[in-house]
Amino acid sequence: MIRLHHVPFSRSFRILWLLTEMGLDFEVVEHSITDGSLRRPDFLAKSPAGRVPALEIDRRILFESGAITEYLCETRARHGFGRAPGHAERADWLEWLHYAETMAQPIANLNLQWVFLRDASMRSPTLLKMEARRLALTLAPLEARLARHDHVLPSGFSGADTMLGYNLLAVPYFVRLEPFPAIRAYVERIARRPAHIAARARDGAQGFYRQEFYEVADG
Ligand SMILES: N[C@@H](CCC(=O)N[C@@H](CS)C(=O)NCC(=O)O)C(=O)O
Repeated sequence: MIRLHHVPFSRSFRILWLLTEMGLDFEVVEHSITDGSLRRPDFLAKSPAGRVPALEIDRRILFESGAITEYLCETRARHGFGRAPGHAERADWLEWLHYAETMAQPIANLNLQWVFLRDASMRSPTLLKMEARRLALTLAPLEARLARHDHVLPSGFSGADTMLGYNLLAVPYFVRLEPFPAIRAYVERIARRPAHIAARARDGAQGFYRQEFYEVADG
């Protein structure tokens, strides 16, 4: 049995969605990001930095969403979500699949500051502004690409979309998407996919964000 270690609305959604797109049977083990359980020895044995996703599959455990995505797309190639070595889109597939983490880095920093710090006085207005700008910067190349194609790759939906598509659930809490019409259309397009709808239902309600938008005061 494939077993996904998951925190709702976190990067492990990338894998929950991809497994659902593939129509595979899998079990979800839900964890909390705040109760300290990700730092317990039994979980660290699965994911050494205490992070999700971790995936139990093929008699081993894999961590790192990018690596898991590559592994699933390559070992379950019949689903067509990978681009094998030699494929014309191989380099682009790898580049965009991993670009998701360049975009996720400022999201993680903004989450840390806005959501996870115990006390608002601990936040740094300088960091909040810097990270929101850095996040907006990562959107511009994606906007340019999606203005030309319906998905990240011209040939269609792939593991690069499950990696990047997850980020776009969190981005609108920190960056207004009005200047990014192609990204907005893409978000609507992928949200209509039956597997996305099913994966969101299995993911459950997000419990991180308590407001619709986190505005950084000018100054
Ligand atoms: N590069 C890793 C990052 C994983 C990661 O940081 N996941 C977050 C959730 S989005 C986490 O588990 N955080 C727990 C913590 O930092 O304690 C990946 O893509 O899998």
